[in-house]
Amino acid sequence: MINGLVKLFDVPGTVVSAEHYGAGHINDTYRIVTIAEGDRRIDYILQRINHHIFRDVEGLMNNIVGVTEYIVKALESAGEDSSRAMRVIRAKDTGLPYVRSAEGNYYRMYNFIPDAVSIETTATPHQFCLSGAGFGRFQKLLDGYDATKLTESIPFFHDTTVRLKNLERAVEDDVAGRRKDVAPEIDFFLSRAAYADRIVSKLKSGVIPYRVTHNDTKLNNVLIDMIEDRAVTVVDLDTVMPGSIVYDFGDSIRSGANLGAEDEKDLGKVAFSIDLFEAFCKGFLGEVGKKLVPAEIEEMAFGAILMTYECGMRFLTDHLNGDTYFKIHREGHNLDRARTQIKMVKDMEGALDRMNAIVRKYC
Ligand code: ADP
Ligand code: GN1
Ligand code: MG
Repeated sequence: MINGLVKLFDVPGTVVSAEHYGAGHINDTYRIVTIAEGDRRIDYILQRINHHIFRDVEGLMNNIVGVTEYIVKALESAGEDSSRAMRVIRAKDTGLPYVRSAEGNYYRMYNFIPDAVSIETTATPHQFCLSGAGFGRFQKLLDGYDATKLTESIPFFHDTTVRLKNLERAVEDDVAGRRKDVAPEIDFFLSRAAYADRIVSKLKSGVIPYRVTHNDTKLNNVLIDMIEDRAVTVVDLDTVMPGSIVYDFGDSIRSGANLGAEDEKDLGKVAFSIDLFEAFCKGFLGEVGKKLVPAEIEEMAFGAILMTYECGMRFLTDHLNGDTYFKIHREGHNLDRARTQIKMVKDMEGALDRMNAIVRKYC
């Protein structure tokens, strides 16, 4: 089946292998190895787009084509190497940036970024600093991008007030009959309802500026070249939309400043690391610190709490809804994830003053 799909894209070679790739929670990702004329090996990423989540695939792919082409041009005009930038491979017959299969699924292809990896465990402070520089650079590259060209691929994605309402609805509906087992977790999120509106209201009032942001800056969405010792490319561009830079900073801290795994069952291993936090600040704020307005600097550290609070709420909501959104690999997986986020929020609440001081140091 994969062979047939790849043939629909504008690729010169023939497929020699296709394997599931990466650890994303949303799309189905495959690494495709092809051999072209002269025994030339060319690798690609093929993805089945989760169209239950991304309802407007055409709008989504227009966003990604626009953003990737803009980044290639920005790198070239800065005299930088663009050979490992993301490029969308078009369909052979239609010229579209995706293919729709007979079963109604949507597929897309990218060039495979070689000699660079996603870090799936806890990074070292140095690696996390590189990841910060990678996301910061991404933010800078998209600085001049016309936000009106972007469709909202997931409306209200980081509207934490809406996320809280979704949790409340899931609690009320209790479709999977799990509410009775998660009362402390529900209470945790409801008790911090005051967090939900804080950044959204500042964006709406203009105190915090809208920027073109990635919105899903978790550690495994940036590829690091371990030999060259630098972040090469930011991937997973599905959620590039207008948002707050505080979200991009915060989601990286949520995912990368945790000494344990996002789905760790032993909460004794889950802890916020102030050293990792500082390392990320150094990389990220080293790139973007100078352009931030005072309200962004003020809310940066809180943004890490907010993104963790929001993501934990999303995991718990999905658990209550019967696991319909995030991929799960075991029973209770989303609940385990929600619990790690709760632990991280508590740790960060206790460290907020120190976090703010570190942010100020790097701006
Ligand atoms: P999801 O939305 O499911 O998270 P991603 O787009 O993040 O899917 O892809 C899953 C993983 O595949 C990434 O975390 C990364 O490790 C890898 N990946 C994605 N795109 C590429 C690419 N063009 N080259 C190399 N690796 C990639
Ligand atoms: C999803 O796609 P992936 O695995 O990189 C999710 C993020 C969450 C993250 C939690 C489109 O990211 O918002 O923070 O899981 N992406 C989408 O691990 O919902
Ligand atoms: Mg991803």
